[in-house]
Amino acid sequence: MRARRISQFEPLLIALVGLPARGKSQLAHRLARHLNWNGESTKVFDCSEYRRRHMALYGTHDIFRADNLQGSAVRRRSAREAVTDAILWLKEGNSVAIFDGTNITREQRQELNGYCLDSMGFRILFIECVCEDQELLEKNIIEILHYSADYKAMSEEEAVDDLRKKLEHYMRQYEPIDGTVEEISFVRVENMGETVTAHKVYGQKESGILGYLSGMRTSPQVLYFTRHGESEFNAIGRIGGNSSLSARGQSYARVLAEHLSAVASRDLRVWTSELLRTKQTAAHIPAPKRAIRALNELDAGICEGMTYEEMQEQYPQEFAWRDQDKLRYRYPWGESYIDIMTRLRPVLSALEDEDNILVVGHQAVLRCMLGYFLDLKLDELPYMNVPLHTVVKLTARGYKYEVEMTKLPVECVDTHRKQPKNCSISRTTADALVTVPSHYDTLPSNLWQNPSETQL
Ligand SMILES: *[C@@H]1O[C@H](CO)[C@@H](O)[C@H](O)[C@H]1NC(C)=O
Ligand SMILES: *[C@@H]1O[C@H](CO)[C@@H](O)[C@H](O)[C@H]1NC(C)=O
Ligand SMILES: CC(=O)N[C@H]1CO[C@H](CO)[C@@H](O)[C@@H]1O
Repeated sequence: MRARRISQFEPLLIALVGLPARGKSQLAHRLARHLNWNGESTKVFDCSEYRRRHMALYGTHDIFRADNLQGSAVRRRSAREAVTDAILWLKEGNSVAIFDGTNITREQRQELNGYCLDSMGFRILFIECVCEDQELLEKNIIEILHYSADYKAMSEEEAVDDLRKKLEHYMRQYEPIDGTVEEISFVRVENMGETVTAHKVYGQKESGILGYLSGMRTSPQVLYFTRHGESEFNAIGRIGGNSSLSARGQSYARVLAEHLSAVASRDLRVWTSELLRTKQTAAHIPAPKRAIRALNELDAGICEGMTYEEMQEQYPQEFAWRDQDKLRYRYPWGESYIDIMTRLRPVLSALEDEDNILVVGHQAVLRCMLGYFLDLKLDELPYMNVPLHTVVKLTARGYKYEVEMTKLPVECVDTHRKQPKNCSISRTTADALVTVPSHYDTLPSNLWQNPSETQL
């Protein structure tokens, strides 16, 4: 079979294959999140969303029967529209489109493969999701029943019955991919990542995807995040450095340990950065700890250890440039948000496979990590509010994460500086400093007293 060689730089269509409840949508969205983070503009085209647009409300499983003509017409039309939009997305210059349909028959796959390669000159990769593990399957089914828009208006019993029948209809039509007969590039993912096999997979994007899928395990259940307790530098408005916790920060470390022993599971593990303040924050938590360099705070280069007032005085132009584009601005001899996103990639991939981890991190690093899990737009990341003395809990719900923030009762300074209105390099000092949060100028002696007696 002649393999048409299509350039590595051509866009890629990923088509999912498999029965319902095999974790296709979850895989699609996680993969999209991963690819977007790695600079490949990626979008998921979900057939069932197109189908729902055609039917005011999901009727019943009946439309999935092969012999239901009207139903299969709607399904065909929805799939066609999703493919058309996916192709359009790629033509607009984006790099990956993920087509989340079922494409269960050999003929459908062949047609799509030919269309993509021959008519469009795009790359195409099929990903087949198989799940033989009954326990996983049941978990997926429960998740669909709870979170799918199709079943909002049905009772639990009706929904279970409906989904079972829908599965039967599909099962009757399903032809698993057979590598000896079908000349397509595909990856088979069994039991949500337990086994991954590849067939005729070439290209860098595809290899990266294969690597990601091989590292993927079932979704994490619960992850916790917190910034370190208030540090001596936080209290006096200095950025960066490697200072110790203030007395209030030390109180937070104790309160945090109590809080976690009440709410977290016993097999909790803790990841900190290599800086003193995160290690001190984790000190009282009775759990295994690991210090990870990639979790260190954004390196402010020549501005390490300065207050914003000093930056404005010594480097007004740098300060203004940073305000103009905080995401991309790189401190001289230091880092930008984009830089830390890059160094966080392996940590994020590792974290996706974990459960019951507490990350004790820093403001900029946690903005990036939370932004990743919550699918924030990149430009929003640098201004996300991640306050001190607050525990952020993420719980996986399908492919999305539910977020819960708990402020623990220990006072602290606010370190969140909003973008000022005037970012011009000719702005006045007052305009540059207008959003700087209030802080002490020196460590006041009362910070060292019993924190409960201290008032800000
Ligand atoms: C921070 O300080 C601690 C203790 O003084 C030291 O062990 C660690 O290497 C320092 N880290 C950095 C990155 O400077
Ligand atoms: C910013 O400040 C400068 C100097 O005061 C002024 O000329 C300019 O118009 C201001 N720009 C905005 C957008 O307010
Ligand atoms: C159900 C489904 O997703 N089927 C689609 C698979 O791909 C072919 C080729 O484009 C479509 O025509 C099918 O509708």
